[in-house]
Amino acid sequence: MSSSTDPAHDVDAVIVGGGFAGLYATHRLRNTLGLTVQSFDAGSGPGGTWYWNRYPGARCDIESIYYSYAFDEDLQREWRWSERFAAQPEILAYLNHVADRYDLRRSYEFDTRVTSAVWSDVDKLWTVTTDTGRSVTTRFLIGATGGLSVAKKDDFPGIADFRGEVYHTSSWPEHVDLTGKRVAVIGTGSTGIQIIPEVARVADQLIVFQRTPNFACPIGNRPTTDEEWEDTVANYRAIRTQSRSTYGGLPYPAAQPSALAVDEKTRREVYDRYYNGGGFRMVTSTFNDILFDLQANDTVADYIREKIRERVNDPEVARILTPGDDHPYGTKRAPFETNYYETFNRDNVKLVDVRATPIETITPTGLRTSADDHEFDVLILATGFDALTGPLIALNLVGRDGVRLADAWADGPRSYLGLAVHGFPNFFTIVGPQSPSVLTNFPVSIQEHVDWVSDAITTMRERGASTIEAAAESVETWTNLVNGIAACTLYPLAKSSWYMGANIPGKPRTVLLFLAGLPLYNAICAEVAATDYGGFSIDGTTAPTPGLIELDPAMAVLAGGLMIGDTGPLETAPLEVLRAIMGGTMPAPDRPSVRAVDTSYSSRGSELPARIFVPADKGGDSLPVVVFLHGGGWIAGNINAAAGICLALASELGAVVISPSYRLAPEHPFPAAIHDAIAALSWAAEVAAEHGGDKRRLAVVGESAGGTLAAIAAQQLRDAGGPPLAAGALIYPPIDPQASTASRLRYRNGPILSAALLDRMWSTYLGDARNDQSSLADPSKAKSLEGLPPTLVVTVELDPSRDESEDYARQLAHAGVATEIVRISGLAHGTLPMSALVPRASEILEAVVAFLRAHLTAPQPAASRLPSQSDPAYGITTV
Ligand code: N01
Repeated sequence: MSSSTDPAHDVDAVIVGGGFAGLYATHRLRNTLGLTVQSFDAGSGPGGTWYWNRYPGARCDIESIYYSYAFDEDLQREWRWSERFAAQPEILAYLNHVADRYDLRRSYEFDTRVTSAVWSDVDKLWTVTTDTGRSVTTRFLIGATGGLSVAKKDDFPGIADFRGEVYHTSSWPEHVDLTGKRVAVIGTGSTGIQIIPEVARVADQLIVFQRTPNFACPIGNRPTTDEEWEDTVANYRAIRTQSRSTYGGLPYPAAQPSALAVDEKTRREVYDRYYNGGGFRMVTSTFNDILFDLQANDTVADYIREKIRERVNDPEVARILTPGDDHPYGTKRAPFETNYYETFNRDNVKLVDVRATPIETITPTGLRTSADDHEFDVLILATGFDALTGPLIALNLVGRDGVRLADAWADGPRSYLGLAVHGFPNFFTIVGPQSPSVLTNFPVSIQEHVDWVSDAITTMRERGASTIEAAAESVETWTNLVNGIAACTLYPLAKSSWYMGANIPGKPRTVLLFLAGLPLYNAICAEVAATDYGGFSIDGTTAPTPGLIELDPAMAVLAGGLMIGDTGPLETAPLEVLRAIMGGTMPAPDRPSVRAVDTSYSSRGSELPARIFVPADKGGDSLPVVVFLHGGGWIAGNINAAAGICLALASELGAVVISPSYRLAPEHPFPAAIHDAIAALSWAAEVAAEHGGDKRRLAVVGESAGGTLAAIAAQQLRDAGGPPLAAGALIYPPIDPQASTASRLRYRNGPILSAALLDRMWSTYLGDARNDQSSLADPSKAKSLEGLPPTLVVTVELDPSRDESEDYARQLAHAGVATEIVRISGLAHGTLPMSALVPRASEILEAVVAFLRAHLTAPQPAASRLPSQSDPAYGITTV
């Protein structure tokens, strides 16, 4: 890469924007990396959003101690925030302080708008042009343009003829005096909700034109006390760490699992706790399913509706202000307010429902709706923004082969990670569309993005590379993942949310955000960097996209959810935490046709609990019998967590399903679990008839560690002469403690099961490393695999243990065992118990049921069905 003295280009990086993102990018690239940087902003000084949005009442609705930079300990200690939620002037002062403290102004040209940027594939440079006539060539172009910097067009007919003053909140001039004036506000989003109470206080008369009512909750602002401030400073490090482990980068308490799993009183207590001053906790800290389940969402929506009716005196005004089913709570940006609803109790405030009586035209003296004429002196437009894509498209980028960004995104944004765009080399977007972006605490996600970009640039410098570009396939995969995740949520139900681009006429309606949370998103970005920028093409060479990006969308939502919270990584979590997570009861569909009987069996002198699932309506004594061994890495899991799977298996297959517990390590070290599994199978054969089962149709099924036990137990029964097994199904069984397969490497960071967690489980179970070689630990070490029952091995694509499972299946096949492998794409290890949350996980059970149905139909001795070596049933079926 060239230095600043290289005549080939003017600067190493051009940064567009002077808000939180642009300032930090300028600092990081110039002061830390030592690049030459030219930054631009259309404002006359730093601040970005906080420079332009100076309207009365403008305030951040995230606590200032969180909504601030974390990259410099000294900075965060020396800036004392005066209020819990800082107002615009204080945030603007803070950003000016940052600009001065890091000497950033000298890299900026203010009052300068970038009007175009054109890529040259010959020089591998961008040429950036401004409205001041300047032209700058640069290696890298950073779009730090902010998500909400292009206002929605004023498309009201007649507006040019209005004789009064017109202001858009997003470009509010200084020194506007509304005292004693007749004012109108159009728009009741976050901005309208902030400005309306302020205007009502000083104006002679205020008319609010509302199209869609909103669910607003009190912000609870107040001055920060010295005590709070000292406490914050002392704990800043912990606050910042916690922030990164939450959905949106805010250190708020974790939500309870489901609003529908608790009674009305408990639900109210939770909503009461957060309604007054809880801010976004109302969305993220109440119940996990409010953004996924409409019935759950209704509980919070009804609660807020009730509060609105309590706060507004006139029932008709309250009715107009109360949202209907236009959008589930939280699927449009949740607004927070101070005295918003009480404002409509004032004599000088009038509410006009322009959904019922639409605006027809602006007149010279006011506004005409389909019902009335309204007169006023000042018109305030709080009508929102062409969010996220608008500011980037406004840069008029022309990429490789003359392609314009506006055309590339004609059907909606198509990026890789919300960071880069195919066809636009060396161009990075900070908190761009298709990243978690506006659903996060911006300073946190901005820092993550800028740091990632700066690391990518460093890598390129070290290699002497000149271009980095998102590959077309990665953009396709990412876009599918982002859209698929959105489809798992309630967000698409909002009729006019800017999150979906639906507020701008003609804008493609598509989700603009990655909705599975910051921890998963950051893990993906880290994985991309760690896999040699997988999915990017550096100087024309493309590294493969990392597996995490190939997640099934529902799986991504689940994996993202599991990463949220303060339990820390599972690899190091205390054993009781692991057991609580893996032993938790999963939601399971009702199976009224199956009866569950709790019982016990004995193994080596211990009496161990077991549960038997009997299909009630099948009767007789000839049902197949399936012993199901649960997963949990031999150190966790239990029969309660397996109940949903067993119920489904019993019901779908029409089989008696026996679910034995087995002893867990480290309290009961290896080989206790395998002894129990063998004892459970022998006991199952003995008791089968009591429950209508036929022991000649006995199969073993195991999930994960239970699959390993099932494989070994089948070998042991074969060697002991019975009871004979008619079939076996091994669901993603880890096989070899020492495996060094490609999948171990590729999915070493999971999702869900990482290679380190797998190692921890093996070593806790086996204790002495020499046990690794035992065939009671690793079924592939058996002297012979001949004579085993027909076996299905189900694997999932994104699993470090995938390849060893499939290798074992191939070994079985070579030994003449009728073997089938089914690999399911997009899923991760451990998905089966979570079928209620990940619909495609049901494919695992479907494969097991189909296989067992085929092999458990006719009662006959297992030995007579041994396949020949040429049996064609060996290949991998990928679903
Ligand atoms: O914009 P909006 P905003 N006729 O799009 C109405 C951030 N922010 O500026 O819903 C009549 O949310 C429109 O009606 P409808 C925050 O992220 C942050 O308020 O389309 N009405 C809606 O009521 C926020 O989400 C803070 O039916 C028309 C309103 O105008 C984002 O900025 C503070 C109309 C627009 O609401 C944008 O909020 C403020 C028409 N032709 C803002 N066109 C913080 O606290 C539009 N509307 C950090």
